[in-house]
Amino acid sequence: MVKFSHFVLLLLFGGAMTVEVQRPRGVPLSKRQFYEEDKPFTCLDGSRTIPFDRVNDDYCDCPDGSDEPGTAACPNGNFHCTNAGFRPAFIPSSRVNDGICDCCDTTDEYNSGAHCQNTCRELGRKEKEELQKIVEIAKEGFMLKKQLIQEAKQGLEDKKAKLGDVQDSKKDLEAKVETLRTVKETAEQPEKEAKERHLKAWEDQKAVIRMEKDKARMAAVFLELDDDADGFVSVAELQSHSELDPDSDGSFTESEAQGLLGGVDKVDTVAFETVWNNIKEKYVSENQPNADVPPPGETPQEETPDTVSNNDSENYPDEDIPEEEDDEDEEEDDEMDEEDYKAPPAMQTDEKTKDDDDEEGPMPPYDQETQALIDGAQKARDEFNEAEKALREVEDQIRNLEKEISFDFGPSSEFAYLYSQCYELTTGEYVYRLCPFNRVSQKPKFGGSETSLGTWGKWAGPEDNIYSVMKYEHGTGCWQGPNRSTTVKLTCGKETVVTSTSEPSRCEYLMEFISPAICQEPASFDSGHPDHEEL
Ligand code: MAN
Repeated sequence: MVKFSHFVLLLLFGGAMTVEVQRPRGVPLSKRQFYEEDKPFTCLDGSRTIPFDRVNDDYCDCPDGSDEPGTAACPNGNFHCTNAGFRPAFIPSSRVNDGICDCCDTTDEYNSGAHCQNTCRELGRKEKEELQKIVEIAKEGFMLKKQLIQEAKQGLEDKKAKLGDVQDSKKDLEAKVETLRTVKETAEQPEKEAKERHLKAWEDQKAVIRMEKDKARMAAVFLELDDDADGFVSVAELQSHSELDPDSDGSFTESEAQGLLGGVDKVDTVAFETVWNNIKEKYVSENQPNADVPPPGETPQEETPDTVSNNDSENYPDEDIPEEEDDEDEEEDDEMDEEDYKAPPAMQTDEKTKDDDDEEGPMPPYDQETQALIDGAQKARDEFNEAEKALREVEDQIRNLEKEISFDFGPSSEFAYLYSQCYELTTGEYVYRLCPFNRVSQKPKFGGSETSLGTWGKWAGPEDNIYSVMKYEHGTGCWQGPNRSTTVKLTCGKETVVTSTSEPSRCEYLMEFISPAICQEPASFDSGHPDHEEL
């Protein structure tokens, strides 16, 4: 039975001094005080007390296995290997003397005949090297971080100064917009009045044209009705137009015709004016049974020159029967001198009615004076719109700057440099893109549209290291699932790079992101080394 056959070798800090501490095999230093050679042993769970010589006697007495730390007697015991030169470890005590080397210091195989090599020093050396590399990276990363902090500080000052400038220019622009608004409104009033005048003149002119056309039509109809060309329209002549039958009962009687003629048997051209008003809606031209009498110039007048008697010409002087040329003359007379008009501006079409094109043609162009007012008002409008646009841009700039200035870029703004940047990682299938503080996306490598994996949500690390994790939320909805979201884990490194992406659960993504901004000042290398075991 081997009880104190094992001496634990302790390496104190610096490895300059070694201390041998006796304790039962398999007991860690931290529990040494519970195993006192001269006293009975109380199981660590307090369940019973046994004489000390039953510790490590290869028979399990304690339910928690604490009386057999150095043998495989208890199924639930733990064997402690000191592993001097590397890191201490616990192995299940069932592995003690099982022929397999578990502890790098070989202490678990003290009685099995297994030929174990002590590899602790080698392992310790490798670990130390790796640790040194990590510390080197952390050191360099931390230097970079300090630089980033400096730059962020400067950047913040610059942005605040810029914000001040932009706020000033906003004030100037606001004043400018107001001035230009007044200029515009001042220019628009006379413009409006001039346009209204022009429109009114055009409406009046159209009314005259319509009236003239009506008169011409009346004259033409008179001639058409006056079959015997005696200068009168008689009851019989009117009766020949059955469509004029007032009650449309199929018989246009003499007295009905007389009624339309105003109670007389016949009317001359003057009296016909009253009759015309009664019949013009119903009258169907004899030459064009399915249509009204067309306007003069296209009327049957020319086709039936005989009907245009001297008599008629006397009754209807030229002025009253305007022909094409007359029309033009009239236009010129009606203060619509060709000279005065420019080509109609585009806006003129807005004011046209369909009638304009159908009957009287398009509205004439504006006169020079009106056009000048329109041009002036348009210039004022353009200038006002331009100033307003500039103001909107400046307001946008202010919003963006304020947003950036108030963003939480870490305790010392060390993450500020990531703003407005994007980092990509291409995997077998997708190109992943991380734009910190903005969004994460996924785009199929071989074509297809981009999918949002979330927009900036919050810092989401554990309470003591909140800036170690970023959360992006509310991405594109997952079919029959949640909206996509991404967790970005930051680790210290010299570069800023996305090193991996994964999708641990459907539509929930994980990104590993390296940045110097997360580096901490490395703790002293030796004090953190696992070679050291507390006494
Ligand atoms: C796409 C990708 C995947 C995701 C599925 C869910 O294929 O966004 O990452 O798992 O949609 O349907």
